[in-house]
Amino acid sequence: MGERLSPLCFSRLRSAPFVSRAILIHVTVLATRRLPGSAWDELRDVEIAAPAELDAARSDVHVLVVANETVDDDVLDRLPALRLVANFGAGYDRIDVDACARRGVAVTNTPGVLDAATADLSFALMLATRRRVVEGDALVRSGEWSTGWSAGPFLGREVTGATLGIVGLGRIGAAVAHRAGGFDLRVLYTQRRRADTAVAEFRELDDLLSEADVVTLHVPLTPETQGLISRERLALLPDGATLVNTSRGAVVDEDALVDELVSGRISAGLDVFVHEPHVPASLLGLPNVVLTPHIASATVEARSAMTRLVVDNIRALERGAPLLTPVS
Ligand code: 8YV
Repeated sequence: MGERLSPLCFSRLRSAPFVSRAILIHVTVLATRRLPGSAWDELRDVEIAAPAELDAARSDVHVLVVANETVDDDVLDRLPALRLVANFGAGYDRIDVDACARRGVAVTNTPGVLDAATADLSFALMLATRRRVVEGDALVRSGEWSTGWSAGPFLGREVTGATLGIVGLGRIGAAVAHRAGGFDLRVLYTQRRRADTAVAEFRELDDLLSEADVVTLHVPLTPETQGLISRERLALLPDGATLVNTSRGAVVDEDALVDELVSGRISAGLDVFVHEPHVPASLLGLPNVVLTPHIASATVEARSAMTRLVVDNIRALERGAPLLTPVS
């Protein structure tokens, strides 16, 4: 059994990050939800509640587990003994990391374990959008499929052999590039720093948008990437191009994207939106859009591994060991 975490233990942790493993401290966890997978059951002292639901400040909570939810000064004020915000997700754009740092609160995320799932969904959206899979499914289910095969205008655009533009060649972008080989795609990428890579050719963002048949977004949401794919940049996409977004809705000017999609000039596969779970109403009836509810990491394998990382970070805190995946 671990001892209860006292302020003394924490001051030892702060001044000595490699505290002896003999010191096992007990942390109390507040989580906005139960996370999937068996690793979750290893936590001993967990309360499920949103910080906003707490009646009063709670000085017994040391770890806050969130799933891409807001952690700002208001939340931190309610949890004065907090030492770790463990995010269930790679993106931590809703966590005020500077505010956490000012209070000595560490932040961890779950990078690496969801790359395959996210890259797979990006391809699923690419294929579903360009090959009109969802429209086809709806036709079959409606009972209106009346010919032996889908003749006439029910034609898609080929993925094989197309030019793919990857915006952000980090772990997930690279996993997409890796898969692109199987589809004989010509792969372009753009990001702030050029990568030393043979999997994709570098282009400036505007050039990539003008050249690609399919553009897929894999940048984190930061002040620099907010609205990166602006109205002017969307207009650079060739007619018939497809935009895939499994990153964050706010990376794109959503109103401008809706206008482009309503015009029918381009198509899109979208897993993320600016104000989730709200989806712009004018997208709902469009045939050239495939919509999914932010499910890029939603596989049994990825979500279990994400929970494993969240729990392992908490256990590292308990042992006084270095955190596995601190964000900074
Ligand atoms: C999660 C995500 O679904 O990793 C991310 O950044 O957006 C997704 O994996 C989200 O964080 C909710 O937990």
